[in-house]
Amino acid sequence: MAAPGENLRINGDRLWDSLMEMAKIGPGVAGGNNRQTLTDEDAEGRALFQGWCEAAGCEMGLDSMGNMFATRPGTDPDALPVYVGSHLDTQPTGGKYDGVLGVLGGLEVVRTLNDLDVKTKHPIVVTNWTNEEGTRYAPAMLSSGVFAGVHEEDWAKARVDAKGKAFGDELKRIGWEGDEPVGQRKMHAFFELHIEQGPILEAEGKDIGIVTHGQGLWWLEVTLTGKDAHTGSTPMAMRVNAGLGMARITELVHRIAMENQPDAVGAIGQANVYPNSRNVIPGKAVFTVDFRSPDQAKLDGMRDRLEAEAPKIAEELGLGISIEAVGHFDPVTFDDGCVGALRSAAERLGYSHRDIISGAGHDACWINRVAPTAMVMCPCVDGLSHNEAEEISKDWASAGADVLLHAVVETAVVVD
Ligand code: HGY
Ligand code: MN
Ligand code: MN
Repeated sequence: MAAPGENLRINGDRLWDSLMEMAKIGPGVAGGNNRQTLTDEDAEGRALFQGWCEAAGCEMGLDSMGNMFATRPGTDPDALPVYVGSHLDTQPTGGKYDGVLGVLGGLEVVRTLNDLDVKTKHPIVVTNWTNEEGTRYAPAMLSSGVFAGVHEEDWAKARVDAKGKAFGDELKRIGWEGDEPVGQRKMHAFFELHIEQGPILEAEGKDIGIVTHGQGLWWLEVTLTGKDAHTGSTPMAMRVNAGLGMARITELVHRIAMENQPDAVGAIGQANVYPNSRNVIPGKAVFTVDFRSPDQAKLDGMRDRLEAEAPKIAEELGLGISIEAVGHFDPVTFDDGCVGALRSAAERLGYSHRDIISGAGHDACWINRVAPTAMVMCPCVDGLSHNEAEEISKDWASAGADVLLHAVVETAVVVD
């Protein structure tokens, strides 16, 4: 005998087709995507998403940070909506599913409820948060951060990319700056479906991750100042080599993370040396350290270690150094009620599942500050993400969206 609602499932083929259709916008060079925030490709993806939402009977709202809100009406206009969603922007060498699965999984929930003519007391809102990735404009989760009151809108709009283009100008240029003030929307709950971006679920043969916590993050931008000089004629003892300083600090970052095992990670993902000429000793290096841990003391301890030891490396090499925090969020504990709704959905649907801590940051980490929030994850092949070879199966995508559907329906309350 099927449990009540056990047969309530999304249309996996339709979800997969939507993912593949969106993946055609901003293609990468190796099968993934390069649909960076506030580019023409981002605008094209937004338009496709808006068309689909309107075809599903949703009304689209747009706030002044470009956050998109597609509303499926509920029967009680005074009931706070249940929000679902994630982000459509990608890394420069991103995959087809990071963020996109959560946005289109939310749309699939609406499409399925339409198919079945299921009415809910609370409206349901499918969301696309602007600039989750933080690759073109640091920090990550910028617009959900403004929505949650973590960042000031003016500060966010003044962020510039590597070419000096300001966020606010680019948002206007692509035509996706809304009139709606940011952060005034109140939520009954927020659910985000996301790929794990790590190896645990696949390795353990689990279909579903119930995300109870998210690890915290520090992004520390280090600038080393030395002296440009000829790589051939400058004696070794006379060199003030910013590139060498970056190499030693890279090793320090790795050592700090390794000394804080388990549950700590550290790396440098973005690095630039200047003038970046084959026969010039770098007189300047600018790079961002990414430290993460679910343990607050470890997270802050790693930052303290770097800020204490990196200047010693710089001094040994005669380098100037500055360290600026350009991204941060503390470890996150998600809402027990929302986590429970996801867990009971996975059980009802018969999906293997385990509780998991999110290794990556997500918009849910900020929205958790202003509404009851939780996340559900599906596996990804080899745990690979932020790589064009990122891959999931249709079954994994469907399982994640089924769990999202059940948690949303339970939270939004079906009306007969
Ligand atoms: O950096 C992160 O964890 C996310 O992918 N923006
Ligand atoms: Mn993501
Ligand atoms: Mn990402």
